[in-house]
Amino acid sequence: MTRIGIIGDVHGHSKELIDMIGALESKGIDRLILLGDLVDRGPASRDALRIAAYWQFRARNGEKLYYEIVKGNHEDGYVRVFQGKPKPGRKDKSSPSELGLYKSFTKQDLNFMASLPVAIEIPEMGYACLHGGIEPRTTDLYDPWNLRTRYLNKDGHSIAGIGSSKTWWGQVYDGRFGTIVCGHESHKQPTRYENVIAIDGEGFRRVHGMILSDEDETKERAFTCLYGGTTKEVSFVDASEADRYNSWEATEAWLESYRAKKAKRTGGRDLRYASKPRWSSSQSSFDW
Ligand SMILES: [Mn+2]
Repeated sequence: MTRIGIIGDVHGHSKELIDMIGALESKGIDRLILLGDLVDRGPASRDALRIAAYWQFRARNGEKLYYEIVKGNHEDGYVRVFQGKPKPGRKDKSSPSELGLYKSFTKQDLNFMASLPVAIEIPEMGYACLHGGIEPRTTDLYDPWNLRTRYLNKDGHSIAGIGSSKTWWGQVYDGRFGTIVCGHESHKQPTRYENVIAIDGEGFRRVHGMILSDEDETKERAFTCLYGGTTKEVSFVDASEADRYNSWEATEAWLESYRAKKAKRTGGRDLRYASKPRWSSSQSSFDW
């Protein structure tokens, strides 16, 4: 009998991460898996990373265990800078100026991020944990592309960016690797698709989590923590009522004007990666 806690994208919201860990731990869990994207955007990326890397939780049997973590595309971005490798599909190497928090990480932080696996399988229960998603033709659960797959074009290929497809990978995934619990694409509520459970809430200012159990009828329990709030148990939303962050279709003309306006506003920089490190003790929502 096993109860596994799983937590979606944290994005520097260490206070909410701590609250979610406490809530899942209080329900009695045997394992705790984080779905990656611990860093970027939020106020305390390094805190979130180090909590995940070094903290332990108390399992039901009283044993103290480390968290298990899969790699998110944001960790992968820093690792690629560290290792001098380009992002997938690009020839140029990522540069530290593109990734503002880079200089705030130690070598130990970067080596830790590099060590994270693409996926964690739970074969005895028929589930797998993965940050992004898989294309219909994917035969390898551990393919690094799977960190970034989000929306698919009409040929079933993963597309870069947002807004040019309505097909989110989880809507067409056939379950070949079991039920996948994923982050990466924000959902307003923890959402249950036929073969996928989506628990990234970042775009809706939430950390989502869940407990997976093989011991009673309540196999899947959902939790959410609004930024600044406390963790509550909620019900899974059905796929038919999914509220996804990028679930709209834009025309190429619209996208072109969007990109032009954004380039003008930002001088070509991607504001998601601030030019100055966002982390500082004064910005942290949790002082310790
Ligand atoms: Mn994310």
